[in-house]
Amino acid sequence: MSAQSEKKEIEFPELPLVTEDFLSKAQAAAGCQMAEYAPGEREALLAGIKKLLKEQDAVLVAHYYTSDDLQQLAEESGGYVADSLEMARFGHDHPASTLIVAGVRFMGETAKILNPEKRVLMPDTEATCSLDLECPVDLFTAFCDGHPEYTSVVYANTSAAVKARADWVVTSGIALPIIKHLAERGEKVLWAPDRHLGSYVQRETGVDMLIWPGSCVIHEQFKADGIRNLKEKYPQAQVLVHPESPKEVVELADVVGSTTGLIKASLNPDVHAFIVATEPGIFYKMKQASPAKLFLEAPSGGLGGTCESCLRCPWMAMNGLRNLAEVLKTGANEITIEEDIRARALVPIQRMLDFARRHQIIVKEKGNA
Ligand code: CIZ
Repeated sequence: MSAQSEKKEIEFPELPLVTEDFLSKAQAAAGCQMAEYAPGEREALLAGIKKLLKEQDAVLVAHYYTSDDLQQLAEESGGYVADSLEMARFGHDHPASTLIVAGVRFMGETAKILNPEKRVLMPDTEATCSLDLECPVDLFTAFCDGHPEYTSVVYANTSAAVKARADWVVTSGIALPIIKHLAERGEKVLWAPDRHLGSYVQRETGVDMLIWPGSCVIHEQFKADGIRNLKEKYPQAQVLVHPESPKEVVELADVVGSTTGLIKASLNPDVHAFIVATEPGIFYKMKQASPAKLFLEAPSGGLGGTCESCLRCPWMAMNGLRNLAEVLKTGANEITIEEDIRARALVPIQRMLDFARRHQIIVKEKGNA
């Protein structure tokens, strides 16, 4: 694979494959489709979890891509629903001594990096992310070492160990202003691991970038033709696209944005229908804010390891009411990070947070979206 902006050929490492077999196992473990409950079981679980959260001095922070049940439970129990950065920030500001992170592994790790004094538990620590899997620390370190003239910028969807080796961490909500800032300082950027988000940022900023070839198994599946066909049926609909999607899908977007950015876009009072290219867990917040609007899933090719008609992230779907109740009872699935790695990973995360504060970038406004 060759870098997009270098004259000489750049050899990228062979990435570990996220095989269909691996994905199918994740789907089977998750049940993929929403959980089924015996009569009364769901209500009993919800009541039990609320009681346990109080008893354990714990607060539930859930990602926008988790199930409606978990997002509703987080809100009803005094917790929070947000993107990864705001989940960690909320956990930091909240007085609870235990954070229950419903999301994928890197989100639990980010919460722990920012809140070392707190206990961080996750319903399932096997819940991972294809971007994280495709960027192992040994390959990343070797690649950075081979290109010392580049500033390394990693997406939040990476392990604590990868963050510990990076100069900057960014989320999709803040990637553009940070890369523009680096460009103004004349820096060249080694970007990992999402190639679609990386090339979107490169197109928008013109920065000299080496782009790691990883991708999200969900966003990779959105298809431009399907979106065009749907747009013919719903010509008034705005197309909202997450920048982890392929270029030809991003090119069809009325709005390109992070989860928080897309939720904000869906509040536009002049638009009543949306075609949305991101994980469908996001519809919970969109429909909650705008119940009368029409929200359509952007079509996928039905390829890869996920089901034909379902673009739920199989790892996000590993978070459920049963395993949440279980970790609250047992204290299992605690996130721990070696102090040396945690302290080093904090540096590029803190750099991002300081940048956001200096430039008054509000990644999520409380009470909005
Ligand atoms: O950082 C996050 O929460 C992710 C994975 C995406 C986004 O756009 O917010």
